[in-house]
Amino acid sequence: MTYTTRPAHHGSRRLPRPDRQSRGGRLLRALFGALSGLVAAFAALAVAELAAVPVRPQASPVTAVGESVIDRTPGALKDYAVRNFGTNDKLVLQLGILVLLALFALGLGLLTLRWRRVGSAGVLAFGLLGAVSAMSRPDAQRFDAVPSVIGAVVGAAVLFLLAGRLTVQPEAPSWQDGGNGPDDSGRDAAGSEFDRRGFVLTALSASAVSLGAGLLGQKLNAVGTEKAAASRAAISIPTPRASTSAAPVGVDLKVPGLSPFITPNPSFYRVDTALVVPTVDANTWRLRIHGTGVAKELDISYKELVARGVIDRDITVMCVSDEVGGNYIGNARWTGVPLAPLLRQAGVVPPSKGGPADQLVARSVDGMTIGTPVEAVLDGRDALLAVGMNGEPLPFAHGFPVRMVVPGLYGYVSACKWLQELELTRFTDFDAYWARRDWSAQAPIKTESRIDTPKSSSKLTSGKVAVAGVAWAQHKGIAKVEVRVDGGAWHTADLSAQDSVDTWRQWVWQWPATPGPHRLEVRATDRTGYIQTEQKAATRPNGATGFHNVAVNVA
Ligand SMILES: Nc1nc2c(c(=O)[nH]1)N[C@H]1C(S)=C(S)[C@@H](COP(=O)(O)O)O[C@H]1N2
Ligand SMILES: [Mo]
Repeated sequence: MTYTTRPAHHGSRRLPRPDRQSRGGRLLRALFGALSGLVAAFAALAVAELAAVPVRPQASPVTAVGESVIDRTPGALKDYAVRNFGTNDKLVLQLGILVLLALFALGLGLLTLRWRRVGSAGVLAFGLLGAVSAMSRPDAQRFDAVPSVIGAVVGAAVLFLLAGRLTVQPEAPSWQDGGNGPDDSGRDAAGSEFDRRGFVLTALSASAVSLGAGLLGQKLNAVGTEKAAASRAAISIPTPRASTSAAPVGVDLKVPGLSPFITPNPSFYRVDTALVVPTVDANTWRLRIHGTGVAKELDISYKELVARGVIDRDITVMCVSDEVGGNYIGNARWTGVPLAPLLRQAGVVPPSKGGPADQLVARSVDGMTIGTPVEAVLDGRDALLAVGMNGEPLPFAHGFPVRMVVPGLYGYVSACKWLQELELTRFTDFDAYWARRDWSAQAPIKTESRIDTPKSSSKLTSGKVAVAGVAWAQHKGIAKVEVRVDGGAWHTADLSAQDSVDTWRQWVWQWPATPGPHRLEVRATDRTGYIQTEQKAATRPNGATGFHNVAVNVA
């Protein structure tokens, strides 16, 4: 085994040429080993993609693992991801998962050189991880684990097969000895002679077949998406029964650098837990309304819903994760069916009138649950089942075909996208998705304001500078906005015309800027008389507070 026990003449076998060759061969074998891990992982994912076709696209393992990572990510880390990667957070997550997977695959490939079965067992273990992830999603369905399992079995088999090609062949008898003693077996373990051609051929054919399976799987999995896209294309946004007036003149101050009054759909913020945007076919969509205190369960189609008649409302929607000065807020004209009459038709009575349910839980097709106070939905505000956004059918990313919009409540407690079910229950009986994760079960939007222009660190010239931004206190209305410079006296800003109390309001203040560094701050007062607090609060558990400030330099 060791050199010391080696007869002297064995030393001659480690002479330059064969030695170099075998070192090169060893390296190649290691490389091929690592490669076989990658090929096996690719085969597993590709086959799982194909196997997801009869199940459902969401059951493919990368999606399943990714979404369950999202579910499990601690709040602080999630906040960090949203802050640093914004809407790209999911792309980063997916890439991260793939990179990790590739690294593990390389490792398993190397392992397999020594322990052929261990590598394959490792692939099976990964399949198990995929299967468990798929089954632990809030919207898990019976067969969601199947694609991961099938993929893993195929991946393990591919690795086993490839590892076989990497087994070192017994060396041809050499001029020195033809023995098969312990020396030789020791050498074999780190040896160089294996079926290179066989490996390359097997690896190439496994990759080609996997690629085919993966592409076919992707194509077939996309059929649902194509149907959904076709159903969306076929919809023209219905005209409201009472023709809604355009927003009043003067809602948009049109100051350069100021957010437009209506946020265009492509730049509207997006926040959700969906790794893959759900694509629902409006032709097969149904909404079920049931639960505590529902006298008459409802189950309606998209056509039946829209046939009830729609209204247009400008409503500013906002995320509780919006930092002070952040941009997870947007204002759109929503076209939708009023929710209150629908609930009343189902027999729902508000808690203030003795109704037994105080929470309306909206469920989406992707398993999100969003709990809204029944009282708020029935108190006369324009709670909508929205089907249109700024004159077009809801974009897929914003909840097509139907989402909820309730003025005055943060998105996570009101704005369920890809809606499919409304259940009447009690806050004491059910915690919705975010309420289970350290966020408040109920969360009205806080009165806040933001400086849009000038931007932080701007270099300005002295003289008149238009300081402008937006302020919001949805469903209360903005009464006043004030700006101060370097902690001095508050100056009242000019407000844009008010559209409704449910939208944000623009403001502008002409600042006579003097040379030097300055800090601008803003605060809003709502129509209840409440003045926005200076007290800093984190986004968790129910929304950030504090004054937005911007530091600038005036020359
Ligand atoms: N199905 C589903 N609906 C959802 C969410 C989600 O993750 N899944 N996120 C909510 C949150 S936290 C917010 S702030 C709003 C954001 O809506 P938007 O993406 O259209 O701006 O959607 C809400 N509705
Ligand atoms: Mo949110």
